[in-house]
Amino acid sequence: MVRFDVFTLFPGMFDGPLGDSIVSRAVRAGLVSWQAHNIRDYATDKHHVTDDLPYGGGGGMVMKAEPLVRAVESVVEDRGSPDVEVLLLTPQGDRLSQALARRLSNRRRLALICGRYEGVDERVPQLLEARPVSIGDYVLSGGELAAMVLIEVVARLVPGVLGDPDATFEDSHSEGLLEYPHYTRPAEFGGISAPDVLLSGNHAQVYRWRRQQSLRRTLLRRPDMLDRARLDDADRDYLAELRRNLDEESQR
Ligand code: 6GU
Repeated sequence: MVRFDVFTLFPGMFDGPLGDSIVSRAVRAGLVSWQAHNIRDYATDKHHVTDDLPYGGGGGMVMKAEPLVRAVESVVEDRGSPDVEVLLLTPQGDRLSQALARRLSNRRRLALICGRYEGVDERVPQLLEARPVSIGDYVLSGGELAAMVLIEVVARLVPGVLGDPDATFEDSHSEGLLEYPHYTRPAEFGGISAPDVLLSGNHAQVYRWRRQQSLRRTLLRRPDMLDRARLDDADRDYLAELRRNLDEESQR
C-alpha cells in the first residue's frame, strides 16, 4: 500500500487522470490511495496569499514557504519516519527513471509538492528535507502533470496493481531494452504481413526474434541504454553483427 499526498494550488486537475484506468483500479483494490490538498487552505492571512515577489527582484512570483510548510506538516504527521518521503516536483530535480520509481514504490507514503510560477521558496525543500524530482528536460507550467506521471509510474510497481503477472515478468525480463514490435490479427493489413515467425507457434524462435528486435530497436533509437542493459553472449554477438551491417550500409 502506498499513500500519495499531493500539495497543489490546483487540486481539481488530479481527478480526471487519476480517476480512470490503472490508478483508480488500484485505489478501489486498496493498494494505493491519493489525496490532493489545496495549499491555499493553509494560508492564514485574510486573502489566502500563496505567492509573493522574489527577493532581489526579477520577473515572476515565488511560492511562499509558510503555507506550504504548514500544509505538509499538518497532513504528513509521520514525516520523520523512514518509509515516508517528501518530493518537490521541479524541472531542477533528479530525473525520474524506472529505477527511482522502483525505490519510491517501497515507501509507505509519498508527499508530492507541486511548484508553480518561477519556483518555490528555497526554505521549503530545506525544512521539509524534500527531494527535487523532474520528469524530463522540458518546462511545464507547474508540477501537477509531473506529479500525476510519478503517481502512475510508481502505482504500477506496487505489488498486485498490474493484473497480468506475465506482463510484469516480461517487463522485468527485457529490462533495460526497448520493447519489440507487436502484431495482432489480421495476419495481413494494408499490404503488410505480420512476421511469419510470430505465426509459427515455435516459442523458442518467437523468443529469439523478439529479443533480437528489442536489441535492434535499442541500438537504433536509444544506444545509450545498451551500456546499462543486462546482455548475454548471444545478445552481444547479435549486436556486433548489427553494428557491422550498419557500418557496411553507411559505406555504400
Ligand atoms: Cl517536475 N515541473 C515543471 N514545472 N516542469 C517540468 C518538470 C517538473 N519536469 C519536467 N518539466
